[in-house]
Amino acid sequence: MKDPTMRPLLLAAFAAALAGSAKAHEVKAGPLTLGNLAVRASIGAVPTSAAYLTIDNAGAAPDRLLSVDCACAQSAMAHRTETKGGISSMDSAAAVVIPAHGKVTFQPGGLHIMLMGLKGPLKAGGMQEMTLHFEHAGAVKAGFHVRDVIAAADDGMAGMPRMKH
Ligand SMILES: [Cu+2]
Repeated sequence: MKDPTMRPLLLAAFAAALAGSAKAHEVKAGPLTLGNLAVRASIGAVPTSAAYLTIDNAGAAPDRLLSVDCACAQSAMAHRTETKGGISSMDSAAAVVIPAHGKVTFQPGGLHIMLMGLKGPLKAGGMQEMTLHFEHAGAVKAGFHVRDVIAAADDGMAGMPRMKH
């Protein structure tokens, strides 16, 4: 922290994060906790969007996210964006493992839930329910906040380029 003028800004951001976390909702399913649930608002008639969340596993056994359903889209599936040599591409991710006592973060530039064939607009400020199917925790319904801007989670990816998905 070389620039002391940054400090109040950071404190304000920290306070905002605390206030946000008090309001933010989490969904519990057995040892799993789903948080930071957000889906990108749709843009015009573009029929795709992406959803993000964190999945914490407090249990002693791993679980797997097998599939996702959203009434909002013809298909929803885990995707992973990879950047190699400055070129980004994305592909469907195999069943995503949530390690025992571990955490998986879906965030811009990495894992995301790809929504294809949107059946209508996703409007910022709203909520969109999806059902996540886990191997052990079963079917878990969760509401995702529809947002225009979704920042990458601050766990080491903050310096990475921000991608659309
Ligand atoms: Cu994708």
